[in-house]
Amino acid sequence: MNISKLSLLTLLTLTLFFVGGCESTNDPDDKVVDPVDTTGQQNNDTTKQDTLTPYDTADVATYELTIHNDWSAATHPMDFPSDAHFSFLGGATHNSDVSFWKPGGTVTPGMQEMAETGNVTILADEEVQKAIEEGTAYSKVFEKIYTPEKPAIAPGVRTTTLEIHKSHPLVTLVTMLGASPDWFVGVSGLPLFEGGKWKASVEVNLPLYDGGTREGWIPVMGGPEIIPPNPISLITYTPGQGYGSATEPHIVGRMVFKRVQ
Ligand SMILES: [Ca+2]
Repeated sequence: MNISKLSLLTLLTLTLFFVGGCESTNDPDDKVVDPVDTTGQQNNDTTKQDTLTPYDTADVATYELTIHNDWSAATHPMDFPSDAHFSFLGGATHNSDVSFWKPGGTVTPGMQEMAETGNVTILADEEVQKAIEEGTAYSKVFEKIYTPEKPAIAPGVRTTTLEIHKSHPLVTLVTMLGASPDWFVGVSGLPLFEGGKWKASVEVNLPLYDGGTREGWIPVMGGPEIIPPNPISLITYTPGQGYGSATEPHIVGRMVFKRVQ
């Protein structure tokens, strides 16, 4: 009987030791196995580039937007304003049933206010707001990212975030070049969800545009009003000659959209 009990105890102890030993050696084993598995998965992923994950097709995505202002005294010395900046940022995420501006089109009241003054109140609070109520826009962008207290932001960088729904996969954003009569940069109907998935990042060059509502080729505020307005058109800058109308884009900045969620 004693021997049986001893045998049982020994067996139990050995079993516990064995199980415990196994568990304790399983962890490092797992850690060794994991990278192998991960490598395998990465290889699988490489061969399945077109396989969409829930992340790729989520209803809502968040993008970090970085605006680069490359309009500087170094690149555009002629008549360069001392307080040069990109002004407030206005716009919307929307679908293809609405457009807020396009090259060759005529400015809306909101676009005219933006191009001439830098304010985006009419664009965001009236025109985009109306589109939201009609279901063609998902959200509005109204970022007071330029402040008069920080005038020397050219060339500079500003960052903000925007939320976008795949039912309204396009982005329209504009900002005035200050100071100027009616010059601006922006994007119109830029798709961030395309081919059934969200884009990881998009970088867009920003040509200089003329709103067509004010005369003048020097970057100062104001200028005679043009009635009726000219179409939105390109502006170029030629060293030694200054600004003028153009047929080719003259890039003064960039917008970089990077998906963060
Ligand atoms: Ca003009």
